[in-house]
Amino acid sequence: RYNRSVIQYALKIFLVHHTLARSYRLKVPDLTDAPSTMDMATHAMVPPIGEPEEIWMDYWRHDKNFVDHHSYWHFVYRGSVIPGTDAVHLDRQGELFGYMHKQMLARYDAERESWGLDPVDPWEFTDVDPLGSDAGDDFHLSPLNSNFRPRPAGIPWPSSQIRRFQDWTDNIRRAFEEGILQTTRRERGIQIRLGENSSANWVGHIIEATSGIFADNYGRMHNRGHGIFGSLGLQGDLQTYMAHADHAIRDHIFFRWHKFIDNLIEEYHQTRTTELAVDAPPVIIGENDIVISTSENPPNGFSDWSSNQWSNNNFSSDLLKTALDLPQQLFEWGKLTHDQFNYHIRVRRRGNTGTELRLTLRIYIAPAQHANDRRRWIEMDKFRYVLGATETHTVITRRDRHSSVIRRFPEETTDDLEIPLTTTVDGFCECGWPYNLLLPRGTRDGERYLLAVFISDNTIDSLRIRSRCGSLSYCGAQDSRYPDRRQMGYPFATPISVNGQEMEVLESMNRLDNF
Ligand SMILES: [Cu+2]
Repeated sequence: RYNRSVIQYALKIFLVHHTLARSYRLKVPDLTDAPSTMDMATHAMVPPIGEPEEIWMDYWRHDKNFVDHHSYWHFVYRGSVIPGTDAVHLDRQGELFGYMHKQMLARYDAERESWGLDPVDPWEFTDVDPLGSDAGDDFHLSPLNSNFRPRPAGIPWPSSQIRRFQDWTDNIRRAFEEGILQTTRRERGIQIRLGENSSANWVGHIIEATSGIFADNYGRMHNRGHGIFGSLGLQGDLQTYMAHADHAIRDHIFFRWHKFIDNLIEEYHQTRTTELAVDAPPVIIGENDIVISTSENPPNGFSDWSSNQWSNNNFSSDLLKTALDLPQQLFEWGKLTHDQFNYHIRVRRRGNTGTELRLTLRIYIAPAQHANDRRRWIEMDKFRYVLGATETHTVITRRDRHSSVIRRFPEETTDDLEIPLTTTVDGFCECGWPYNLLLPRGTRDGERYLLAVFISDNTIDSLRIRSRCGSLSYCGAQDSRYPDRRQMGYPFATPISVNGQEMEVLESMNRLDNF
């Protein structure tokens, strides 16, 4: 007798983290890709009709590339010592925990909206979930998943647990108010003052589970919540998907739990501001300067320049199509894909030539009607670009498949824009948002999104590295600090101010456009 999942777990940890395994560049085998027993014929994708239901999102929550991304993220950013090293955490792990899951929620809500589902409702400890969660027979008949059971509906949290979680929440809120993290044994005098650069990181650590000695005061809230849902209504060794990062996102309750977690993290970020006017690089990018096309070339005339300005305006972007197809991999309920596309971005210099300008371009999208809610902005890409000392203007074309948020395709990153500007380091190759889910589904009639390109000064904010695989934005890189010194999610990480005046997202964009 052996426990298959323990062996798989040990092997994956060894391959992802151990220096010996990494020196041989061993790849993690896909341990779940056994042939599916699924009868494809029964899975014809018929658009659902009637009142929107949670199960309409099953194709998204069970997308194998997404399940893998989340699973590997937690393999990389673990709560205990990294094998083969003395390190307990990777650089800015707490902050990245908060940011990566926040982005999952922004994408989840965008996807829900396209089906007419409300934004995800944060979990409250006294809630009772009337739905439960069932990954389907194909999942449960597989010997790979013999320990897992569907989560039964209608079971409340034990009241003793509710009290513990309320205490932890109170302690965390007090820490935010006082601006100090402390252990319960005050005489040991171990304190950390929030409000300095590492705050976002500590806020993530105390809420996830990785705050070490501070856990006696603040608990290990995120992990313990998973544990409670993970055994809710079951006996013995049996567990629900929530018990393990390999499968947790299959359960809709995962997102309700994480919305609660994210709201708590936000209570801290809400007390801060991000000033956008102070260190803006001297370049101009206006609303006519961004076009998306399925072609690799910008529209005719887009690059024309005369009398020190762009010659033509009023270009329109191509309509981007998504498709929801039959499941392709094990335990899926459908597969969302989209057209390949390219961003074409015109940037011109403000002031005289003579100095080289190092720029960081950050691309985000948000459903148009939620554009003033900074938490709805979805990171699409982030990359570096240099405007040469003699250049007054440039047109930058960037492929969607080079995005910094996706699990990159190593064979396709040989012509990446950033190659001359960066050192190539090893990424966490199995970790990254699935390319097939890069675009939200949208609706049959099309859905209006805004796209923002935000340019900041690369000499201030960036380590000059790239990786050919994995996602630098969501997963970082091996043996390197996180490649962006700004707070993760910048410029949407906190409320925004321009010249000291706090303002809504769209207003701040107008101000910056007209600088
Ligand atoms: Cu997670």
